Order: sequence, then C-alpha cells, then structure tokens
Amino acid sequence: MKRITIGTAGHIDHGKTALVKALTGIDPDRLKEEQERGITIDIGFADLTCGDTHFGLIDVPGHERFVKNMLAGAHGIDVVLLIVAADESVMPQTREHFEICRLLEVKSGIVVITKIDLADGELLELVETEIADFVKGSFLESAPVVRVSSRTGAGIEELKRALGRLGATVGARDERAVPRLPIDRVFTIKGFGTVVTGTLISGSILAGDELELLPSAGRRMRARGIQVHGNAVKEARAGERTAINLQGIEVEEIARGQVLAPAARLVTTPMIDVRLHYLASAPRPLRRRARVRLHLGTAEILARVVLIGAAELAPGASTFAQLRLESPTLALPGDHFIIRSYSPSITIGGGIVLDPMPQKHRAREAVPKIETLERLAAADEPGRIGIFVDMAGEYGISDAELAARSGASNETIARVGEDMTRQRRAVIIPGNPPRFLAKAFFDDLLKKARTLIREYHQKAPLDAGMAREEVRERLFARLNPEIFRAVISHGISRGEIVTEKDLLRLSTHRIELSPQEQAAKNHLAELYARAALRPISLDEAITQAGPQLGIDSQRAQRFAQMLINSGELVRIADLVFHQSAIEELKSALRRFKIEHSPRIDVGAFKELTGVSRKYAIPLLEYLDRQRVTRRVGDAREIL
Ligand SMILES: Nc1nc2c(ncn2[C@@H]2O[C@H](COP(=O)(O)OP(=O)(O)OP(=O)(O)O)[C@@H](O)[C@H]2O)c(=O)[nH]1
Ligand SMILES: [Mg+2]
Repeated sequence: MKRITIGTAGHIDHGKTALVKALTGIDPDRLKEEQERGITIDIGFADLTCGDTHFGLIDVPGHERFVKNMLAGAHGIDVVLLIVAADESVMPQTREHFEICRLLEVKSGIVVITKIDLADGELLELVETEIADFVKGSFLESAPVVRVSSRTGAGIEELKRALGRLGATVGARDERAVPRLPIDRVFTIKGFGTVVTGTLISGSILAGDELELLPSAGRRMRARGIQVHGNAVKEARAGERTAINLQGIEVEEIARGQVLAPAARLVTTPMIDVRLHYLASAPRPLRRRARVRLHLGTAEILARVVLIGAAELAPGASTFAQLRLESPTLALPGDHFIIRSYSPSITIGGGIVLDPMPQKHRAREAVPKIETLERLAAADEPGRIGIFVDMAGEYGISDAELAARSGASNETIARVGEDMTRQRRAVIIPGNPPRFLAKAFFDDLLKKARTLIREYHQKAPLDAGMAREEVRERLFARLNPEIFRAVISHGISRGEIVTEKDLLRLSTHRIELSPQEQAAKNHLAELYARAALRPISLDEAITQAGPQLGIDSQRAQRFAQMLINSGELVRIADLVFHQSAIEELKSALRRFKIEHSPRIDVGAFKELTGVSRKYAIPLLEYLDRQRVTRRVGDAREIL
C-alpha cells in the first residue's frame, strides 16, 4: 500500500482539528493546554486509509504565533488539505499557510470548506468564488473542492473518496536516496527509552541501522525499533510518518530540528546557496545581509541573506542568495525552505537549496557564481553531481564528499563517475580515497606543468631538466600529491614530458651548444681524458680550463654536469674521471688477474694505478659496486 504524508493548513479556528477527528476518530490535540484553550499549539498526528493509500496526517496550528510549529510539520508533506471555514472565508493565515505550501512546492491537495452547517447556499457560493480566485494559477487551481461539516458529518465520506483518488495520483518519494528523518518530537516510553518521530523525507531506515544525529558532536546510535503509525515494522520508507526507538542516547540530547541520517554519511553546513523567492506580501525590500529565521526541515535557524548580484530584493522578486547560518544545519540540494522576518515573525519568502557546501560568496565573483547556480538549478541529480565535480576544480572531490554534498546514493555517484570518465569529462585520481577531477582542470594542470618546464628550459637551456620537486611545489603545493603524480604520468604517457632521475623535461628539449660552447665542452672532456686516473676535482678542472676557454665557471660546471649526465665523465665520491680512464683501469685489472693473481690488495692496486690510498679506496668501492671486483677481507677478488 502506498503511504504518503498529508497536512492540514488554514486559519485559526477554521476547523482543521475537528476535521481530522471527523475523518479519523483521532484527536490530534494531545497537549493539556490545547484541550483547555480549544486551540492547536503544536503539530498533532493521526492516520487513515482511503482507497489504496495510507495517509499519515499532520494537523497544524492556525494561530499566527505558532507558524513556526506549523512549519515543522509542513516541510515533509506531499499533499495539503487547505481548510477554509464557510463563515469566515479566506483569512490571514489561510494566505500565509498557502504561500508556505507554494514555496515548499507541495505537489497537490484538496480545498475543504468547513463549517457548512453555519452557512447558507448563497454564502457558500461566494466563499467558493473567493477561493477559486485565491488559488488561481497555483498547484491548487484545479484541485477538488469539498464542502464538509465536522459537526453533522456532511461531506466527510465524499472527502475520503476524494483523498483516495488523489492518493492514487501522488508519486512516491525517492526511497533509494540517503535517508533523512528531520525530528519533530522526542519523548520517552517507559520500558523502551528514547523515541523520536518525524516524516521520513527520503530513503529508508531499517531496524538495527546505525544512525547519526545532525547536528551533534558526531552522536551515533542504533535504531532499536521502528514504528509506522503505531505498528512495529522492519523498515520505514520515504514519505512515512516514522517513530524510531533509539539505543544509546538520552532524550535530553535530542531536540526538534535535528536530523537522523545514516552514520558517517552526511555533514552539516554553515552556509547554503539557494534560489530565493521573496513574497509579494513582504512589507519592504529585502536588504543585503538581512537577518532572517530560516526554516529547513524541522529546524529553525537564524541566518543572514547575502543576495548574489543584487543590492536588494523587491517584494515578489526572485534571486540567488547565500544563506549564512548562525548555527550549522543539515541541507541537501532540492530541499525546500522558508524564511521569516526576524521580528515580527512573518513569512517573507522561501526557496530551494542548490548547493549545501558552497565557497563563501564574494561580490566580485557574482557573474560566474550566478552561471553555476543557474546550471545547478536546471540540473537533475546526475547533472548536479557533474557540476559539483566541475566546481571542485583542480582540487578534485572524493565520492564521500560528493555523497555528502549531493545526498545521492553510492550507486548513482558510481554511475555518474563512470559516465563522466567514459565521456572524458572527468578523470579518476587513484588514491585513498580516489578523487574525481574535471578533465578540463586536469588538462589545464598538465598544460601549466608543460609551460613551467618550458620556461625553465628557456632560462636554463643547458640544464637537463627541472627538478620534479620544484614543479610540484610551484604548481601542486596545495593539491593532493596523487594529483601531481597522475598529471605528470599522463604527460609522460602522452610523450610530452620525460622523466630522468628526479628531473622533468619536455620531450622536445634539446641542449643546443654554440660551436664555441661545444669546443669548451670537448676541451673539458679532453682535460679529464688526459688526466686519466690522476684525480682532479671539478673545481680544479674548471679553474684550469675555464679562463683558457673564455667561459665562466658556472657555464663550465654545466658542461661538466652534461658530460656526467651523458656518461662521458664518471663521478666517484667527489672525484671525476673520464670514462676512458675507467675502461682502461678495468682492462688493467683483467690483465693483472691473468698475469699475476685473481686477488689484488690495496697496495698492489696503488702500484698498478699510481693513485694514492686516499683515492684508491673510493675507486675500489666504485669497482665493487660495478661488480668488477669483490671485497674479500682487506683485498679484492677480481671478477
Ligand atoms: N458548527 C461547526 N463548528 C465547527 C466545525 N468544525 C469545527 N467547529 C468548531 O470550531 C472551533 C474550532 O475548531 P478547531 O477544529 O479547533 O479549529 P482549528 O482550525 O483546529 O483551530 P486551530 O488549530 O487553533 O488553528 C471548535 O469550537 C469546533 O467545535 C463545523 O464543521 N461546524
Ligand atoms: Mg487545531
């Protein structure tokens, strides 16, 4: 059976509670004060089945002072019963409640004219005409209008039939989305402990699920038992009035306005970007940074409205805005909200959440911000996820962050991620957790890296390349290290970048020497070739050769490094030898092995090469590493 939640709306004393009682036999006024004063103060609950639909009914107070309570019930309803008393017709809270339903985008409803026993036919006609005018152009324009008297019972059966028909047309809420239960009541039941109730606005909750209370300092608890309209169930589904018996938390720790959600899934936010409609009935233009009461779910939070791209907002106009909250709350894209003026508390507008985790809005960024918000406002859920990936820019965004920002299910996020990578709109950066990075930003990072390396080549044409670490620091310092790795690997795989030791260079980079430079470099090499195993330090060689060649020591140093990079010179500890000298040494050792012995000690080595002990040791250690010799005690075995 389909289960939906329906709410009453209408002016004080118009017979909302009496109608709920007439329909269900349940008196939703449960407070002593309500019974005594004969008015509803807080939301009350009842339920009934009409046709194939089970309705959870929320009865709201009509008194203007309790609109705040009305909102705690109205946020979760699918259908409204707009109640107008025949003897009074449309009154101030009829208007306010109706505006609220419109702002919350309640899908459908029924207009109920109550107290028909107090009005004659002519008056009823007049009231109906007034109502038709009132709902014109709204979601109730072609809604059924039912005349009832809760006193005589007239019209009640007809209303039930109308409800049955309407129930069949209302679409189900999304049961696969992340479950959220905005809490509207908390109490204890003897022998059970803490119980919370609310309208489950999305997803489903199973008995035994681990839940988290938001906002709270990460309070986790288990759903010990679940009831829907007084019956124990294994699972509560989206759209149902739900009561959950919580294990591991006291009543004092919970209040209306908090939300139950799966543990470690969603996060609260201090600001939200929204589409805001300012009611034509608002008394004056809305100023930038106006302080308002934000009603979101069952929560009421003080907030400032930062208008985006406008200095003020005229009554009846709409805009994008950033709501800066005085205390954090849970919000997801698509959530509807209401704003009321700080004092006096009257409903002035409302709208829809577009981005629950925006950057702080700055006036000079208004144009790109508006473009992004327009895209978000027009997007469906997968589209939204794609836009959040784009918005994350070069930082990328993990799937957990996407889940918290979009409220989408894991399956949806995974599917969108696959689609985006297939369409080359995003890349997945491996890591823990993996991150989605918009392809445009990924490509841009690679381009920036190429430009940086190219500039380096221009400045230092004789260098083999730029230190990898320097590239990382200059471009990727604030980014996840895996992003750097992925971007550079991509450049390498495309053959644009070459990595050598800890240097990066463009594959097109060639060290071009002038004839004079080439001559100097050759001279330097010759100097070492002639020195053979007589060690000369690089500094020595440079001072020897430099002045003669007419190049400065820095340049000579570069040439030496180039010769070392190309293998023509070999650096051993702080000594440099020409490759030919090393080859010559290897042959001398081979001859020694044949002519004398497979073993050579340091003394014999010094004699063979003519080097002092100070240089013999590093040379021998080098030969050991090259597996030309192997150390045996103090001597060497020639391999
Ligand atoms: N004659 C007549 N009286 C009615 C009818 N329905 C309600 N009343 C009376 O109207 C008064 C207000 O009814 P409620 O049902 O409490 O009105 P309400 O809209 O719930 O009022 P609030 O919750 O305070 O906004 C009560 O005294 C009811 O007995 C009706 O159909 N006919
Ligand atoms: Mg009432």
